[in-house]
Amino acid sequence: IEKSLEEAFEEKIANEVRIEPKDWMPEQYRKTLVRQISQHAHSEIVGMLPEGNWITRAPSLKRKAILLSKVQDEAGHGLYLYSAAETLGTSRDQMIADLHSGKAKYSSIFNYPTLSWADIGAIGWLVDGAAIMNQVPLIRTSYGPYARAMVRVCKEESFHQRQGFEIMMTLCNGAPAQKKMAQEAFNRWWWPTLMMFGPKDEESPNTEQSMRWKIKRFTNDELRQRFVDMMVPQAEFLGLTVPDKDLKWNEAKNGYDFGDVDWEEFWNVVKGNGPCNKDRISTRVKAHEEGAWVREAALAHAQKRAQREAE
Ligand code: FAQ
Repeated sequence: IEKSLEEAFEEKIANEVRIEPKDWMPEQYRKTLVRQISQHAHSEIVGMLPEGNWITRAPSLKRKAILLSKVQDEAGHGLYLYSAAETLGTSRDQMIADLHSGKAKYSSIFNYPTLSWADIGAIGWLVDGAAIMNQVPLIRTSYGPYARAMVRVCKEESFHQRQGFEIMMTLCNGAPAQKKMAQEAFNRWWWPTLMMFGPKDEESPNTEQSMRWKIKRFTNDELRQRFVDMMVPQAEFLGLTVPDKDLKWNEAKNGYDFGDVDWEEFWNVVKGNGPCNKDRISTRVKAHEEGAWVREAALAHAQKRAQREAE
């Protein structure tokens, strides 16, 4: 029986038929998805912190309202993604416990500090730009609930990216000090953004199997290349200099050659030793503990209602 179930699964993958929660799937497929989707969810939740840092200091009421909405959108993305992961049989409590204990990862990018207002522009432009590059193909990922969650997430991310670009454009067309602030933020965020796509293909243990199962549609290096090719003209439009002396147009490959990412820095951040790792996790743990009364009250309320309905 096991054999025919596996054959049916493989057939669906080959024919681009989505795998749904109640379908049979190989244990490793389930495990890979729980890993990727929960890490994606954690990234959205931890990802609220660097920008949240500027909500009270945004330069105008309008900027503040926009940033507040964007950060709320990220919370929504985290919640969809936890729900999608839960359909695979792992509880949200378990996933959150794994984040708080350091067992589960989240994107390296959110371990860098936001030092100036320009960093908020750079995050929207670059980090959301990278997120879109990575997530638009996930609309076609083989697991149904994940693919469907990505549709709305990508629409909102596109909006976030325009928002970031517009902040950068305002700064770049402003006073020399503003332009300088934009360039400095660009210098800080460019390389960490390239790291978001994950290790080089030959050092990525999960890519091959995930491509075969159509969980991933492109490799880490393919997406990184596309991102560089998309961003360089945007940087030129803004009048900013890409902080990479090796960046050069390559006519033959119809794309840019670019310098090597500092992989030592990448793994160091992934292992928990980046500039803000400890601070990010302790902030999340504190928020979770301080929110315990809300979860208890919601549960008590639900129980009371269920009891009333049963009477
Ligand atoms: N940071 O074998 P691979 C956002 C880990 S966007 C930390 O290549 P895979 C929106 C990887 O987990 C950011 N760890 O792994 C937003 C694995 O370790 P494991 C989130 C990383 O899964 C914007 C190991 O290295 N987006 O949040 C990173 O095939 C603004 C080996 O790597 C997603 O999660 C990294 N950068 O490929 C929010 C997208 N890269 O798990 C707020 C979905 C790799 O075996 C504000 N995820 N690792 O212990 C994916 O597409 C994939 O999981 C990759 C990694 C591409 C991230």
